[in-house]
Amino acid sequence: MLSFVALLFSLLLLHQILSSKRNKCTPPSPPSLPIIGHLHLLKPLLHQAFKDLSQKYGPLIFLKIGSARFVVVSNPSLAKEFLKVNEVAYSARKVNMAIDMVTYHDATFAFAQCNTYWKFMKKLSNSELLGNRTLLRFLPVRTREIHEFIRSLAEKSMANESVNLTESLMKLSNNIISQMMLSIKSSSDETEDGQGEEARVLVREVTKIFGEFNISDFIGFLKVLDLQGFKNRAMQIHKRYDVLLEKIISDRETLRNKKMMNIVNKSGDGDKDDKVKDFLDILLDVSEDKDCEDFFTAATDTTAISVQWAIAELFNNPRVSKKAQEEVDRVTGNQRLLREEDSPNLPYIHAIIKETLRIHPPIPLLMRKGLTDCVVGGYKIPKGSMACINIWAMGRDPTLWESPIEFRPERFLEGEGKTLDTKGNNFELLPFGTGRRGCPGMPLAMRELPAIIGALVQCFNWKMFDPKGKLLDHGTPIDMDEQPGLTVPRAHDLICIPVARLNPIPLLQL
Ligand code: HEM
Ligand SMILES: *[C@@H]1O[C@H](CO)[C@@H](O)[C@H](O)[C@H]1NC(C)=O
Ligand SMILES: *[C@@H]1O[C@H](CO)[C@@H](O)[C@H](O)[C@H]1NC(C)=O
Ligand SMILES: *[C@@H]1O[C@H](CO)[C@@H](O)[C@H](O)[C@H]1NC(C)=O
Ligand SMILES: *[C@@H]1O[C@H](CO)[C@@H](O)[C@H](O)[C@H]1NC(C)=O
Ligand SMILES: CC(=O)N[C@H]1CO[C@H](CO)[C@@H](O)[C@@H]1O
Repeated sequence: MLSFVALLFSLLLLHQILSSKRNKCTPPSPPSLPIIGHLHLLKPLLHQAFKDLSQKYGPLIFLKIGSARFVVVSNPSLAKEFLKVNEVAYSARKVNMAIDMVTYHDATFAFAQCNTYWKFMKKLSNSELLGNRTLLRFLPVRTREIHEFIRSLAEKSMANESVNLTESLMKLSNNIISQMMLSIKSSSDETEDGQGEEARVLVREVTKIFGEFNISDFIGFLKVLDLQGFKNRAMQIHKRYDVLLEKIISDRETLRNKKMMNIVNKSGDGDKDDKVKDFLDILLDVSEDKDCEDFFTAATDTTAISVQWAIAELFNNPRVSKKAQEEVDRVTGNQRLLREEDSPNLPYIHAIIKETLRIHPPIPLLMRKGLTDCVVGGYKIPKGSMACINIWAMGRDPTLWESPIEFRPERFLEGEGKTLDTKGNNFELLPFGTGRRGCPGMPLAMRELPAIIGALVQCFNWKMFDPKGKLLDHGTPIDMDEQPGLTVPRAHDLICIPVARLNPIPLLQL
């Protein structure tokens, strides 16, 4: 037994010596094990594991997991070197086997290289579809959905019934996005053939599987064994996604053709919902393009996740909540529901959003793959490395933020904090990433968030339930645990009873 331990130990040592010789100028690296490398140091909440490692080994560390190499970055100036100075090299996004599968890079799916879904997402992120003009056109859709959402909460409030806020926020943001993208409604009560519901479930599943951290992704020679049926699941999801999208698209094409035949006169203002072209119409208008590159889907959950964290933080910080209510009351006079156009007059709400995205970035790690060798922070970073920019850790770094865990929106309204925005110019605050691979959905999110959070602040206080289903006593904070994944939602759903501050029903336009 003892000799076995000694043997293992000397093997380890040898491995250590050999690997430190080979990687002479790569960044610092914790001790690793043969074959699995640093796998044993990781935990499902990857961003937290990375933060712990960074605290021990510095802001730039090199990790090997099987055959994959990672560079973990957790300070703004190094993040800038990767994302700005070396932007061209670090603009690819091949993450893991699951993503490869769902995005059709697996050899067995060669036929799907340029399929419908892929093209759709590609266009979505490349075109003007998320630009100002299109967003403005869809304002009525967003307004109607928010009013509907507030009404459902008001009804619960009158009945003194609890709501699953996690669920209803997810529905809200999926309704908005899917109506914009596909002109379908995804709540179960008003679906066409249940397409909406199916889309909603799929989006959730895809983001979940992307984030699931699984051994078989990382150990090259085990890949073929498909240890956890992971590959199967990825494959199934990808099939369902494609079938669904093909169907939606062919339905739309038929509809468009019908419309084209019917249009004899262009008299204009008929039904206004018909007039608003949806994303898919626009996509079909855009002519085909054939180039294939990587893309990334973890997008649609993020808005709902941000609102949940904001509501939870407001619940735990009554002082902030009160100040927010004062601002919203002042702007609306409570004669109407808060609306998107009020946004410029809501500096405190905007500070709350920044503070929420600082402490709870829905996407905690920016993942980019290096296409060429680079030098960063004086170290050689070999090509093929996956840079993981830990924006979660930077948001909680006491050298960057005073009392980082404290939820204090005022930090964005005074002194230097005033100049910080979320547009990717400040590398200590990158909730939407930065540069050409930054989030194209930011303008949409930054319209939705103030409107949703503001309307909730205007209309309701909350009674919250704890994870065990017990009503929290007055003054008891709600937990802030995180759930693992590529996006980081709350570990426990927000279940609460809305307590109306005013009767919102007369203010709604439905
Ligand atoms: C609070 C809300 C949101 C947050 C915090 C967020 C955050 C992010 C982040 C961090 C990235 C990676 C950026 C990088 O690597 O530099 C990203 C990418 C992306 N986001 Fe968002 N996002 C949000 C909402 C949205 C919405 C509403 C949409 C679409 C309707 C969207 C669509 C996308 C797409 C398509 C990409 C991939 C871009 C590419 O790979 O080129 N996001 N998002
Ligand atoms: C979109 O509108 C916002 C404010 O409404 C403005 O700051 C931004 O520059 C606009 N973007 C483009 C591309 O016009
Ligand atoms: C509302 O429900 C809560 C918990 O279910 C209960 O404690 C409370 O007494 C109820 N309030 C009213 C006014 O019915
Ligand atoms: C709340 O909704 C989520 C998402 O639909 C669901 O997974 C969860 O079970 C619900 N929680 C409760 C307590 O009903
Ligand atoms: C267009 O068609 C509608 C009904 O088909 C008709 O009521 C309307 O007068 C027409 N407009 C013009 C300008 O011809
Ligand atoms: C190491 C690891 O995180 N393995 C996970 C792989 O995925 C299954 C579920 O699909 C998890 O239960 C494992 O924990």
